[in-house]
Amino acid sequence: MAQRQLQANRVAGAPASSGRQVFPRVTAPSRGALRISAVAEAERTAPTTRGSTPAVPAPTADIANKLRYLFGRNGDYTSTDAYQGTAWSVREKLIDSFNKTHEFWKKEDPKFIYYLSAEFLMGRSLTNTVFNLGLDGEYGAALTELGYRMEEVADAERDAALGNGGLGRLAACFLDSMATLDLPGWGYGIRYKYGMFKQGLKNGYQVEMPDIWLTKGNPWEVRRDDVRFEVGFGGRVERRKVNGKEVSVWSPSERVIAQAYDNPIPGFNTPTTSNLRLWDALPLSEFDLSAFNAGDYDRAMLERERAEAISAVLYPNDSTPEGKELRLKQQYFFVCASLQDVLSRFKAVHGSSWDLLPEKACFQLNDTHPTIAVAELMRLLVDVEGLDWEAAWTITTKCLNYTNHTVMPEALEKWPVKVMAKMLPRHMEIIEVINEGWTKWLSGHLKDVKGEEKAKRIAAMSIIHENPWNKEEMLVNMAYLAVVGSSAVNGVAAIHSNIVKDEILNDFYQIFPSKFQNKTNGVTPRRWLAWCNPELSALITEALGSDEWINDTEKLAGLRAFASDAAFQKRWAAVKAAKKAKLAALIKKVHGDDVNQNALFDIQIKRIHEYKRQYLNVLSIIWRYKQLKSMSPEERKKAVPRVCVIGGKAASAYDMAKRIIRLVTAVGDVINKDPETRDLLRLYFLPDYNVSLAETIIPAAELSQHISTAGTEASGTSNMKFQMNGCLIIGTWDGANIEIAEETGVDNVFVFGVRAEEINRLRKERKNFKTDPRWDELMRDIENGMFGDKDYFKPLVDSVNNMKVGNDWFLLANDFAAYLDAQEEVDRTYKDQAEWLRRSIMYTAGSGKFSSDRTIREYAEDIWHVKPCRPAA
Ligand code: 26W
Repeated sequence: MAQRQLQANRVAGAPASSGRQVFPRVTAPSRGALRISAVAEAERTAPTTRGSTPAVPAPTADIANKLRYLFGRNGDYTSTDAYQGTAWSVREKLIDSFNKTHEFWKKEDPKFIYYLSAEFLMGRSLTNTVFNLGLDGEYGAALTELGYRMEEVADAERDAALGNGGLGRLAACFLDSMATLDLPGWGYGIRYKYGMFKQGLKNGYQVEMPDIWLTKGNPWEVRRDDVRFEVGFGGRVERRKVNGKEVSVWSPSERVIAQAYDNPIPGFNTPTTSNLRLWDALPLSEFDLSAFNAGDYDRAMLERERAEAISAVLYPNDSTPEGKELRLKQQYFFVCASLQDVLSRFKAVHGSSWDLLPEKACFQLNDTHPTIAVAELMRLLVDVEGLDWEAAWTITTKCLNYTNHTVMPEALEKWPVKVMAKMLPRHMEIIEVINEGWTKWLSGHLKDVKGEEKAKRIAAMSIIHENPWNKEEMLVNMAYLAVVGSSAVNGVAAIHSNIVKDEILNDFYQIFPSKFQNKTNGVTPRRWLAWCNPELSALITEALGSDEWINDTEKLAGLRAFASDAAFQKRWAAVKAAKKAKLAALIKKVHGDDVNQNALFDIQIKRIHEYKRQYLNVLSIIWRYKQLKSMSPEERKKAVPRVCVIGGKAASAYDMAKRIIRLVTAVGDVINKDPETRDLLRLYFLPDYNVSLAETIIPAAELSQHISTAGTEASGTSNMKFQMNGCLIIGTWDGANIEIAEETGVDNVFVFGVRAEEINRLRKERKNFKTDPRWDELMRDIENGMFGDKDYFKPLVDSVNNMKVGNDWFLLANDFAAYLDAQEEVDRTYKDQAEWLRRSIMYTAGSGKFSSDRTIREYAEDIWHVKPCRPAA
């Protein structure tokens, strides 16, 4: 029985579909008529459940039923209605699997992993859920019957954009792999009412709009009215004697309710459906009637607004902490609710045998954002459960693990002691006691280090330290608290984990070398290949003779045998061409332009940041444009045409990033209109880059850019998604690019640029660096207004070219020439399509390592020590 068939039976009573089927592309005749009769037809033929034992209704009737009763209207449905109808039908199957899994886990009481993250960038759920549940056959057929195409219905779903970028999406990929590997594990986070802002372009400038994603309800969540916890803020702490023992009693001045919403997470090709529990903040009391009656309407609503503000909106920064109190409130809110939830479930089964807790629960801190968990777990164990400090500390450090995702100094959170003490007075006390214990232990450990040196070493590792920019202010270093409070610390790619060990946390590495590990990131091959590129997947499955690669991507290595097979290359290219046509249609829809689909599709999509060097990409495009302009028509015929696409959001307060977006749109406006070159070169900024846009762009890409300054991109994960979809990479020796090159064959990757170990020296020498004359020319062009807005672009030019004001911190000038050389190598290679396609196939063949299943297996074995626990089919 084909594995996916097995899959389908996971949902009780689901009609067996004959093995795997790709959706037939049906051209629906005039919609209205068909739909009504189809609906009626479906209902007429639906097995009557009334009275008799309810058979699971075939999806067609069930969707029709949802359409009628959810919307109370009969007929004239939009594709959004069809989406809702389908989603609410699939939801029931999902909840069945969720309940079965959790009944089993309740019985088995296995050790659980809890992934604490301020961000979960889930994207859309319909397609992923239908495919992971193995229901794509019947739901595809049902929708066809109803005159819809799955793709079109899927497009009606809003992205759940509860994250900024890499860190948030990684958390989502991890949930898919944890469920697929049957690991008892939940995600815990915040149910933001407004997710990542929607990005628009106004005259080429980024504008932000609120992401109102919940207006039409959310079929993928279940509100748990029985799961609510109180969370306190502010107030004061008293010491009281309780049966002779001094205890700390915290009386918060503000209390809110954390309301749980469960989001079932379906694993692929397994009966397991795990969970993502998100917390919504509610006021303790619904409405202050007495204030209202006293005519003080604002105060009547005040408490509600203050509470709801906590889970209202995602902070849109992905590298610089806003440092706003509300941000810390958000972090403590979900951590406090999550720990109370886990401890109460543990207590319900194991009472107060807290020493057992590390055997039954462990937590992964997704960067420093949930690090307050170190102090909160201590508070719950000492103040609430009455354990003594040492016992509580042993349990806490055993239970917690910390992942670092960035080495950017400005991204490492340090909370002012005064802010922490005001908002979380008891936690600040606990952090002080932790730090005392830690620095005392250190001074013991560093017994042979004497005097000044010793004091300096200890001060350098103190969790509470002066603010280097303002000596009056003391800061709580959340990364240091996470390291001291955890049993494992890991980076997210080999080079990054070394930088963490050798640079940003070297002192700690010297003390606890065994705590430090590497866990190279991964992405789920379900969403990022099998579901977003079913055409390429079908070809891969045919070549490999089964679709087991979806669960076991190492099997993709089998494609190496086909890399130079002309017939296979031809079909591989045909799939890419079809995907390019889709992206061309999208560019047409957004920018109104028809692009040359035989051009090389060159893509850079990620958050806009100076270290990611979208600016360098634009400079190379301007240079390419000038080259084309200076060519004779003859020479132009030999040029490789390119369609360049850049996409990504700039944090709303990140001015330089916004100037980079404007430069992209300004350059695009000029070159896309130039009659001499527009058939050979285009540049488009695609707005509102998010998960579902990535699912359209990545399968269509031929070249993707990962050109961060070496040593700055911790890992990158889009590089892995492009690799899986046979897209070649031009990139620096940075993050996971290095491991991708090792797996794919370094000669197949267009690597350029200075190495991480040279950066510090080159930065010191940057003032005397002789810039490339082509660089100088481009700087002058931008300064002289070749793309308009010259005053607006001046800071951009100064930041990399005027050493009086800027310092080209990310060494664009140093990598410029090598980058242009690499781009020429790209053109030369693209001209040899047999060689290009050979490499493209080698990329997918070498992507096995970069499945998040491999990453999660390593976390489970090396850090979490949790075992698969699979319910019966
Ligand atoms: C406090 C503001 C803030 C918010 C988010 C600071 C830092 C972050 C994240 C750590 C930034 C982030 O998303 N880092 C990315 O994490 C990915 C997953 O590990 C990596 O692949 C990327 O290289 C890294 O930039």
